[in-house]
This record gives sequence, C-alpha cells and structure tokens, in this order.
Amino acid sequence: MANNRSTDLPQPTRDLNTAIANLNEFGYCLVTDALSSVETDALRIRLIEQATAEKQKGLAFEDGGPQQNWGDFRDAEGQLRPQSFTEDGGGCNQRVWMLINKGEIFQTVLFKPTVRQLVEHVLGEHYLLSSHTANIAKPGGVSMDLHTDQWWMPTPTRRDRSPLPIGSITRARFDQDENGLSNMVSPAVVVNVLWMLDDFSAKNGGTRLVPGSHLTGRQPDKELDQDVETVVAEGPAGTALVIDGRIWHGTGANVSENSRFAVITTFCGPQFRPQENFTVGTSLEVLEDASPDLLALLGFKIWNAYGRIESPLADFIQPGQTSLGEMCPE
Ligand SMILES: O=C(O)CCC(=O)C(=O)O
Repeated sequence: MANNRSTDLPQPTRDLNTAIANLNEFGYCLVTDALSSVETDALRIRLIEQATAEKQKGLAFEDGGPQQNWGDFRDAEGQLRPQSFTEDGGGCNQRVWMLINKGEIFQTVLFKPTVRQLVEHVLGEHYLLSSHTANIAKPGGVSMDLHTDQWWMPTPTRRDRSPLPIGSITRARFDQDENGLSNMVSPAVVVNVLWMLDDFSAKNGGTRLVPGSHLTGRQPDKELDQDVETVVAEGPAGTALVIDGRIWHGTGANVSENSRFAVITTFCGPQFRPQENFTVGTSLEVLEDASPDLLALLGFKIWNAYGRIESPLADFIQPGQTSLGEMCPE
C-alpha cells in the first residue's frame, strides 16, 4: 500500500472548524494536543501495567496473527469460514477491553470537549459509548485488513432487490448490490477516536486510512481493493484521530522496535447495539460515581422509550434494576 501523503490531506489542528471540514471531506481529522503530556503519560503507564498483568495471568486477548480472524471470513478460495481466535494466541495486536473499569484515568478521555463536539457533529446530540479499549500494535505485526467500523450497517437498497437479511450480515458478508456499488450512502452511525499514546508514524503501525472512502457507499473488498492507496495518520503523542465510521482503515504494520500504544473509543447512534455491554459489565464502583453524562454514554439513559425497563417516561434506568416481575392482585 502506498503512502501518498499530500499537503491537502488533513493535518493535526486545534481549530474545530478545520477539523469538522476534514471529517466531512476526508472522513477523518486529527486534533492536536487532545491530551496533555501529563495525561498521555499517565494513560500510557496505566495501560502498560494493565496489559502486562493481563498477559502475565494468561488473560490477554491478542489478534492479528496469521490464523486469527474477526467474525466470519473468506479463505483463500473465497469460502466463508467462521471466526477463528485463540484468547492468548500471540497475535500482533494486544487488545485491552472495557477500559471503563480499568482505572479512572481512562474515563477522562470521554469528556474532552473538542472531541465530543466532533462526535456530536457526526452523530447528533444523542449517542452511546460503543466500546472503550486499547490496541497495542507490537513490532513485527502485519497490516490489518481494511475495514469500516460500521460493517454491520444495512445499506440502502432498491425496491426490486432482496437485500441480505440484516441478521445475516457478518464481517465478511454484507449487503452490496450486484455491482458492489451504490449511489446511496448510509449515514455515519459510528465515530471512532484513536488517542495516540505514542507518536504515530508509518514505521510503528500508525493507522492507515483511505481518504474519502466514507462516501463510497460500500465496504472495502479484500481483492477488489487490494491496491487501493492508503495514507498514514501521523501525529505526535496526545493527538486524537477522529474517524467517520464509514472510512476504510486498519492498523498499519509495525516495523519499528517498539510497541505502538493507543486508546480507542468508539461511539454509536442510540439505536445501535454497543460492542461492549456497559449496562451489565460496568463495575458498581464506577457507576456509583458516574455523572448523568457518563451514565447516558453507558446506556442507562432511555432514548425515545428504548433501553427502558418499565416506564418509557423514566429518564434513566438504574444499575441492577430489574422489571416488576410476576404480580397477582390482592
Ligand atoms: O489500531 C489502529 O490503528 C486501528 C484499529 C482498528 O482499526 C480496529 O481495531 O478495528
């Protein structure tokens, strides 16, 4: 993949309007000093401690190895195969899940005003946290396949066509018309934020992107798009890379000597199922101190009667709340 960086492509900026224009046109933007150096260092230290402990205890989740595939995938003969993973399989990317429970420092990134304004620009005033994780791209890794972060989003279709039923969509089997093209483009329903805890470069596996691909109306195809040009999101530690959920992207190959650390925070529209189940999985300790904003992000706020347990008129559901259950008149 070529790195055809042009000066017209998004550069790190502090200016919200420039960032919004970049996001609209190219599908991504880079926010300078989204994190202070103190915050970046603290996040990096906590992440290394957590990742090291998970690895030592045999609980690390590593993907990106040669035999590891997310969801259903197509093999070399084009056959659809089920997902294949090993929990501690020595893949090139160590993931750390559910950062919400893994140190207060990880919560701080959720409340950065510029980034939240960018999320709001794309998703509107209501949205959910979909996942809050880290990706440690280790040296020796290979480039991740290009993908979008809303591969599950049904595409607009024609009246005379029978689309793939939405529950049959997988990472390797999404609905596209006969030509793999569409004049229609689904809206962005996901925004992903990659918080750089190291300087990102082509050498250390900086995220690769296809500028403008968010408006193609389709998912990248491994064969059809194998020669597509990508650019690397470069920036100093503390930069936030904010991407439209439709943009084609993936972790680059880390050919440096050191691991590349990033926190990845994904937001989605309130209609969609988050990747991490925060209403069940968030620790009570975190919930006890959570602000209404955090509770809303975690899915405890009712949206147009969705996400309720009993009354659709309530604002929030309570952690641990269950429905009334079977009752009989006295
Ligand atoms: O770590 C990166 O640079 C990108 C990660 C990514 O695309 C993913 O986790 O799906």
